[in-house]
Amino acid sequence: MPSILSRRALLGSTAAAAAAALAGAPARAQTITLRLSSPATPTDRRAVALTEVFAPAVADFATFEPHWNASLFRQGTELEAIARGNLEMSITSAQELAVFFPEFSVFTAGYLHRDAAHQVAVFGSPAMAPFKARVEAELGVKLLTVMYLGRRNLNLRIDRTVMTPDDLAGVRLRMPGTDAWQFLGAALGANPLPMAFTEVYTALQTGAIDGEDNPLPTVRDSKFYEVIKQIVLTSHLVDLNYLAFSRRVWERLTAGQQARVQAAADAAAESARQQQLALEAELVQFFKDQGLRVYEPDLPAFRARVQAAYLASDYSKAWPAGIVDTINAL
Ligand code: KDO
Repeated sequence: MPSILSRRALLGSTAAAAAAALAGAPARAQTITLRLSSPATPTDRRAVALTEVFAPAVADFATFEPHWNASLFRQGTELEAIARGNLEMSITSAQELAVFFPEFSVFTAGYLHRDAAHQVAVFGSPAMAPFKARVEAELGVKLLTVMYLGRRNLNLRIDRTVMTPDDLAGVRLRMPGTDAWQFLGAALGANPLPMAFTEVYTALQTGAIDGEDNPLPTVRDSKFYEVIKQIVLTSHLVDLNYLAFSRRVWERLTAGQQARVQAAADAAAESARQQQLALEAELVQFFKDQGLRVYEPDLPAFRARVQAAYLASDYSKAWPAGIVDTINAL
């Protein structure tokens, strides 16, 4: 999050840094290092795909250098790092982009995207073009491709049966640390608490929180199932991330290299998407075998409450006219 500088100051410094970088740009043939920082674990399917699909596809002109588990930059500070020229890539979210560009909050709304294919259609649609163009022009970040994280559910360490939003009253639900995430937690009926992803396991273990939300593959990969009792299949957000790339670095690439980076990003995203979908299909049984309760709540009740909250919110005022209908029609 742009905590140190105001958004305006950061966007201004980005333009200055871009000009400086352009002045000192090295010869086009030079090998580049692509550092990526993300709180994702190295065994997260997106991380695996970037390492096994993206990296080799660009290896003759670029060295992919990932830093997982937020080991280079804190969750939520990566976009600022790219804008300042301190990082080349990240796996960012609409929630993080909404900190800079409020219109991105439309993609953070619960029960909007239908599934992984819908995310791809929305990302590639003409309606998305102005969103991408603004991030590129004002933050110096290219959104290369969309990555599927999965359907977010409620992962709770408490016994209470949750069928409707009212059943979440008083539940301390960890949500990631931006306002858009906190809003979603409240819209679900819970008491949201901001916390970095890397702290969630311990917070569940110690009882500092009653639960958190993430898709099934993340619950498996980060071993949250060891420290929770139940998974409530709310599917409240078909969650996406964007593969973010420094515009300054992009401009140093030849057209051929740019095409290869783009193709490699799309191939990695597609590989990760298929793996995440396969995991989602098999993991309910895995968690039941671990002794967890896994059940579907009253989905119409959750959908109605969450959608009403977004439409009545200030967020929706920043959305381009007609965008929800356009997205629904895709
Ligand atoms: C999380 O912090 O819960 C979250 O799932 C939010 C996502 O947008 C994304 O940042 C993700 O963490 C990380 O990639 C770790 O999986």
